[in-house]
Amino acid sequence: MRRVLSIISLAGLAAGATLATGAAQAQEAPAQTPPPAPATPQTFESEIRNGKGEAIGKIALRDGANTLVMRVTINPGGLPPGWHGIHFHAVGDCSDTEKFEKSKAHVNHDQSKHGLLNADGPDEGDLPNVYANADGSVNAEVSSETPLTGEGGLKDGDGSALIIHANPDDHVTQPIGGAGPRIACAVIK
Ligand SMILES: [Cu+2]
Ligand SMILES: [Zn+2]
Repeated sequence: MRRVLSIISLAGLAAGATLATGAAQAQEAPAQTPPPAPATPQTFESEIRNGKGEAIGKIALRDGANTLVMRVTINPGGLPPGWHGIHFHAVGDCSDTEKFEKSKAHVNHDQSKHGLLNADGPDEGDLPNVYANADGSVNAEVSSETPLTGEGGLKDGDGSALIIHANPDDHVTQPIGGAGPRIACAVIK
């Protein structure tokens, strides 16, 4: 009895499916535009190097339609324990490892003041601090409205750099929130 019922219900489903397909075709026929492709985030990875030029970890960026998300991974022994300011700097050059000054100032296309908590900020390079554990490792994820490519993007003509500072950023004071020396760098190009 169960079997007979199930065959009947299958037949009913098949008939329903045929009807539904017919209706869908009738509706789709006039529309010529294909459905929009799913927005796949652009991705980018780069090694982070310390003041001796040694690789200590990596950044992994994913840029969606409205927000960029970046993972910062530092291996044990990579950084002094505690909070560190991190920013996007304007030039993708980490070759001067003793000071990382070739990466220039923060990405800033509209003369904004520095600081996520500054009433006249933030600039486009500003990011939340990351915390290095007692063993010097970091696993953090931060977001930014600065895009990876296109107008105002990190991968512009001279690229950009992710700079890690010795001290935390207070997110208010100029020019870099008291974050101190640059101790690590990753090229974004
Ligand atoms: Cu900085
Ligand atoms: Zn800044």
